Amino acid sequence: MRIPVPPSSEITPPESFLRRRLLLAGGATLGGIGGPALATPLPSTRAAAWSIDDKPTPFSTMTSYGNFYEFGPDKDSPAKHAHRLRIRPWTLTVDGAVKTEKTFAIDDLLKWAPLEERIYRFRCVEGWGAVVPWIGFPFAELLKRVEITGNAKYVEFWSLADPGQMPYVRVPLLDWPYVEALRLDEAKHPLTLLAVGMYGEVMPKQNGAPLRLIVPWKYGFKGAKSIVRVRFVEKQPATAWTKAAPDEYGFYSNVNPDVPHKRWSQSHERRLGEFRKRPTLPFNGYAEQVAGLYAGMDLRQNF
Ligand SMILES: Nc1nc2c(c(=O)[nH]1)N[C@H]1C(S)=C(S)[C@@H](COP(=O)(O)O)O[C@H]1N2
Ligand SMILES: [Mo]
Repeated sequence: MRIPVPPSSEITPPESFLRRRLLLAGGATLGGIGGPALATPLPSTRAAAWSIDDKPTPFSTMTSYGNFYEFGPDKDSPAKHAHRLRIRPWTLTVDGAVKTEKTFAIDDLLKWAPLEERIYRFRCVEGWGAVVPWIGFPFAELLKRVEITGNAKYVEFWSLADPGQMPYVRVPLLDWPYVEALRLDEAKHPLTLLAVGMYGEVMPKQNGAPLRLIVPWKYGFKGAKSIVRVRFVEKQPATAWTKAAPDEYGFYSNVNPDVPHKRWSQSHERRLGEFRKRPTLPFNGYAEQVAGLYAGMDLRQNF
């Protein structure tokens, strides 16, 4: 299938500074043959109240075009190479500002709460959008299973960084592991999802199996893939992207059509599979639910 992407004249090559670092590092090569993701059905209940009515982006598009830099710098790198990821056994460690550190096996975690299907808007900072039926449950479910201390003000999400499975973590594209973070109240918001599947299937490896974060009112890069650690901290942490380019990526990264990225205007977006441009909505269309989290804040300063 051919995926319509904006003509190259309209956009700067994605993450050109990553490409520069790749060249500086002498490049990296990958063996292995990609292949279609083997789909495993994952039953869930549609959460209509948390879903939009728009038609989802085709599954084949969402599994063949994306960013997962641990597997390479190109949009098709994840689909080609993420088959190397071993998703069992898999554990999630919760530590930092908690009374007792805990480690959960993924198969136990999957039983925490009824799985919901939620059709969310998705917006990548590079200018593409999508509509995705994720499967998962609110991050708040995790808070029922750990006791955080009064020092817990922010939450970090750590992706796996295993060079044996993820060849590009040998290359300093980013300061590995990929770490993203939220303020505690953002993490607790009912829209914030720990996703374990999509389109009725177990999460494909290239989309962040077995467990990833989805924060639909923020740019896609906040949604760390293949998470192995959740750490509660007191101070606003640096993240993979704020470390890579602090003038381009802010901590909050709320979708905001009025605050352009250095290389990409954020006023419009093109949904994968469509040709027309749609105006980008404040908070990616979730302003009614989340704007209150930022009352009194200057969102140009806190981009
Ligand atoms: N660990 C990790 N998580 C990541 C990324 C990454 O490179 N590594 N890319 C981010 C970016 S930039 C986007 S747009 C989304 C893409 O998710 P998708 O491939 O499911 O569309 O994942 C985010 N999560
Ligand atoms: Mo992105």
